[in-house]
Amino acid sequence: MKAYRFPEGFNWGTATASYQIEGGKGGRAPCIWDAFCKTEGRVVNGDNGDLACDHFTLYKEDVKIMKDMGLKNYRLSIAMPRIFPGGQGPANEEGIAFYNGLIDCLLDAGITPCVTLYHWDLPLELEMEHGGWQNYITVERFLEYAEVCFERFGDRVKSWLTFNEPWCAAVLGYGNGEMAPGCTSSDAVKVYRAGHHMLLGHARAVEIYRKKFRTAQNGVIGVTLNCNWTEPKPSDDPETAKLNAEAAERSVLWNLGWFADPVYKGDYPEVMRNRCGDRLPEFTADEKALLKGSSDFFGLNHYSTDYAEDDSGPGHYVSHWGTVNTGGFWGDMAVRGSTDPSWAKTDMGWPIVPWGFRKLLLWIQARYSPEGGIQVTENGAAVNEPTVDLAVDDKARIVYYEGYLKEMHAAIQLGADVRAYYAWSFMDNFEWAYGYSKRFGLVHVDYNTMKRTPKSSLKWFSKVLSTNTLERRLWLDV
Ligand code: PNW
Repeated sequence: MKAYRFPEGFNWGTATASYQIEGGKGGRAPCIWDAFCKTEGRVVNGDNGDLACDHFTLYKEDVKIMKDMGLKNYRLSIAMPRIFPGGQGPANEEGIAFYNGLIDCLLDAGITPCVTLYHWDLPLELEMEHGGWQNYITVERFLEYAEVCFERFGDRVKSWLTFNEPWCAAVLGYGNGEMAPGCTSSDAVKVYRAGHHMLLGHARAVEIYRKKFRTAQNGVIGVTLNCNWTEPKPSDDPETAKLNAEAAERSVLWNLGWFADPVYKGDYPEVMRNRCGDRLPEFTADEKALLKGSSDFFGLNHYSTDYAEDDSGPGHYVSHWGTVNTGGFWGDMAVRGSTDPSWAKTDMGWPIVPWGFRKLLLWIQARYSPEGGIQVTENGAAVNEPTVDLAVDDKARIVYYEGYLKEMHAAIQLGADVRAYYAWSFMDNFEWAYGYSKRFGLVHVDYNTMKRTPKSSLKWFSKVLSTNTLERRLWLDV
């Protein structure tokens, strides 16, 4: 039996997000997801986050499960509409008290919190009044909110993430409308503008943290970006193979470099600037300087891999939701995505391709050599679990994790400076446009009774983190 040992001091954790687990109790104002959920046809079964996992009420029970599994790190997000219900100060003290309780409870349990400031739950007021991320006013409000969080929680929180996956918030929120606020943009102008504003929000929040809080609080701050690996679609024709290889590289630059290049190099990738023309906003010299070096580590969320083919006509990219996009963001990228029939898929329909994770980690290491290393802030699988009994016996999830951890280990051996890994997710939760129909948790949640039941994967993960080692089980060696 082969074992894969991870570097000394490697940080293991699990992750969640406010809207997906907390529910609306305790003075949280509506956010863009509440409105989106209440719009017919947007979310599977008309589900919403009104109660979610009622983590607001049950957080002590949840932290107890974390403690019992020996968890050392937990990534959570703060709901901006709980702190700034109307989109601006003064802070809602009931909301502050909730996070104080949660943070203290985690620390008492020996668990280090990593806190995301923005995981997509924008106060609805900011969208209605100002057009959300289309408007720089939202950046200003976000910065005021970020400062309140540093001030009130930074004595205990030493690891911050400004934004979760600005790609999703911009492309799916303002491009094809698959996520809140459900806007569309056929020329992608709104997509690039939303991304631009989030980048500025990130850089300025980091500036505030470094200038006003870092000396006293001594924490780290970064942003976390999502990206699938794209592998050139194999072709016997050398010319097509070459075009596909370029398309695959362009896709990673487009989806990840769009945010990572400004953060590590001070500007958008050249390929984007060339292809988008003046539809892509420009940074001023000051903004470039502010952006460059604005992450203390490289935050990465990774789930899957696609084939890439050159697609110089209007974009035909089929998203994970099955939406065909014609033009706009995907048209600019000119990459057609597809999967290999031999790749198994998770319950999201996302291909399970562990080696894509290794290739992406090595790509990031090569392009950015991030000083504070790479922190994988999400990775995991949805499994079809119609009953709690089936959920508890979640071998398929363990197989997914085993494959991805093995490749992460290989990437580390090959020089990728990966220092942390958070499993998505600690517990089943509201999976955005899929509502409660998709389960990603290490803990099963019965949404009628709110009963929590740890799955086999929780036990398995608990062993990985306590031994800092991945062991191959015999039944996986097939
Ligand atoms: C992430 N894609 O979302 C989010 O950060 C989580 O809140 C979410 O629950 C989790 O992954 C699982 O979906 C993504 O289309 C949504 O590539 C879509 C994509 C990637 C990540």
